[in-house]
Amino acid sequence: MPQWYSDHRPLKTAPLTFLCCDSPYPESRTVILGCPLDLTASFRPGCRFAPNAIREASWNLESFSPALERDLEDLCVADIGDLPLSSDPQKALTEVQQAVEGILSDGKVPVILGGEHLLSLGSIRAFRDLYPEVRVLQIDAHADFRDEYLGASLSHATVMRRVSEELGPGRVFQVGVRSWDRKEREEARGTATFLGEDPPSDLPPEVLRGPLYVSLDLDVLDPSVCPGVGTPEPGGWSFKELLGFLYGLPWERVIGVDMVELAPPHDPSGTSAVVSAKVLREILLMLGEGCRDFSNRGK
Ligand SMILES: [Mn+2]
Repeated sequence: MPQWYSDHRPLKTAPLTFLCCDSPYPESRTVILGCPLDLTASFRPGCRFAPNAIREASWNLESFSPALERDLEDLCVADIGDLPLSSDPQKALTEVQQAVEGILSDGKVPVILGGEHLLSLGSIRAFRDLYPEVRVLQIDAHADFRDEYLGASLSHATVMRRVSEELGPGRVFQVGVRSWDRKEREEARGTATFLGEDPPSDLPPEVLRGPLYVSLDLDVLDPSVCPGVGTPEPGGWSFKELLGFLYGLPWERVIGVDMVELAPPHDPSGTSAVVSAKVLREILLMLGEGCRDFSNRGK
């Protein structure tokens, strides 16, 4: 290799990884998996570009979090790239499920980068078998609880309805929702637990017990903070409100996370991807002290 090349070669070269998350898979406790699912957008597609936009935006960040006083350099995290997905939603969900099952069976914590919110159904199906008691905390501007949307039962607008049907009543906890169809609201409130439109100061005991899956739809943030999403919804959380809420979660119980719905083409400034990357850094730092034993989690 010419000397000039090795001297000046950029620190980050392809394949892209999130920040310094290039630990070998076998040694990593936390695993980042991109799932660029982008099939059912009702308003504006583009979230297939999110995982790499978040990775690229992460280069702007320090690996150290002053709020947490932790450094991502001290953790073993593998970013294993993006999953190739079929164009049929049913098939794509099976592909997501199988990929997540593989990571879980290796005793690791998956952190899934969407992609559209529908992917959570495939992901949560993988958790359901290993953790029958799993609870889902959905942080989202929308309930995603319609029975059907634009003729489709599998959609970003129906995903939590399907999750709730498959897990049973009382398993889905929703926070941040500020936009509902009237019927959807009645049906959601009969089955899922609504924790409020604003970040609550306390969490109900059910969320604090047992294994928890966190599904973060970035449109919970106000569009002034994160405009690059598929369905922006005014009146949302500030960046600090979201981080404050995340800092208060019982991370020792969190068995998996997804972060969905960033649609980079709708924010030419790139700020939404930077916002997402910073949220992801904090999530990774809260998830893990290195390669902690996973075997007793969720029990
Ligand atoms: Mn959603």
